[in-house]
Amino acid sequence: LRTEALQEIQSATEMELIKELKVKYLGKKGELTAVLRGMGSLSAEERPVIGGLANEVRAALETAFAQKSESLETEELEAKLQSETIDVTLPGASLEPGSIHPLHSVIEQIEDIFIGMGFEIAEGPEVELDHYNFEMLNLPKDHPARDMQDSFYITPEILLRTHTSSVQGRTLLAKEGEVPVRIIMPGKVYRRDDDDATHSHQFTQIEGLVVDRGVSMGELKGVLLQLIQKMFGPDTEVRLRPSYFPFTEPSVEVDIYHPEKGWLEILGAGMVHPRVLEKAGYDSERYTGFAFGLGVERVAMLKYDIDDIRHLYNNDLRFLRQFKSV
Ligand code: FA5
Repeated sequence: LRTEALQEIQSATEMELIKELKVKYLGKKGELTAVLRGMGSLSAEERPVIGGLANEVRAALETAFAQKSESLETEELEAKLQSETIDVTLPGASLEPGSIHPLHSVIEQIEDIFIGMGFEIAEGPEVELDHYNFEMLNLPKDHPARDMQDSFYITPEILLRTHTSSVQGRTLLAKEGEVPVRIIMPGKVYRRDDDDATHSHQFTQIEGLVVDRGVSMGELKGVLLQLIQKMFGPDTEVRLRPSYFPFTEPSVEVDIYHPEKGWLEILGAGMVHPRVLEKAGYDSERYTGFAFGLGVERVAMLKYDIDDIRHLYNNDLRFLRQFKSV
């Protein structure tokens, strides 16, 4: 019994098994217990001999159980420590850091340039009332120039704004006739234009508006030159062409010269039409203003030599990765 039990204890590899063996030999119905129980039927001479032997076996088994439990516990602890070790010297799984989208980067650069010239930033809704998108800008319902910007109407009175000029009226009304007004208004605009390499049905504009006493076309030109030279370098060639917008008089369009592509239009601008000032509660006898609306995609395309406007919206990582350092 002793040899068999000791062998079983030695070969046990799990604590569970040790527990089972303890029950098997030392438990109430255990084999050794049975021997001790059977003592009554022995003769007086046999009893002390068998009893002593049985106690010796019990003591031996108990020691064996204790030792084995201890060594198993140590083993288990060590195995656990092993499996939970972290090698801090292993290289980590690298996460590719994202980067600022080129369009956003250009918006931020332009905002910084204008903040440097004392402008503030204002915003307006993309879903806009016809009133702010057209009426306040001297474009009554039957005005033929409404065709210049083919629109997405939601109801006869509500549309997706076709230009950021829609924010002009909102901001001027909020200012309640106060001057100076020096704001830029960045945001998305929407037109029923067919998508091609230089046109998108949704694009980004930055509107600029200055209203004060004695604001002149010369100041408009100066501000735009500052912007263009900071964005494209001091030697950039700029051209102002006479144009027409119902909300400015006179009006111009501004082109930049690209060595391969030639002259490219980036913005429309002009002196704020007196009627627009009056509609917003400004005395057009006392104050003058200039405004401009710049196409951000066009600027990004020129600055980073992007040949198709659609690259800016496709989210192709091969394209976006090129702007990591921008
Ligand atoms: C306007 O939207 C006028 N609101 C600009 C303005 C503001 C004039 C204030 C005077 C005073 P225009 O439709 O030309 O003008 O658009 C302005 C610029 O937006 C263009 O010069 C061009 O850079 C860009 N643009 C126009 N249409 C698209 C298009 N479909 N996709 C990408 N860019 C466009």
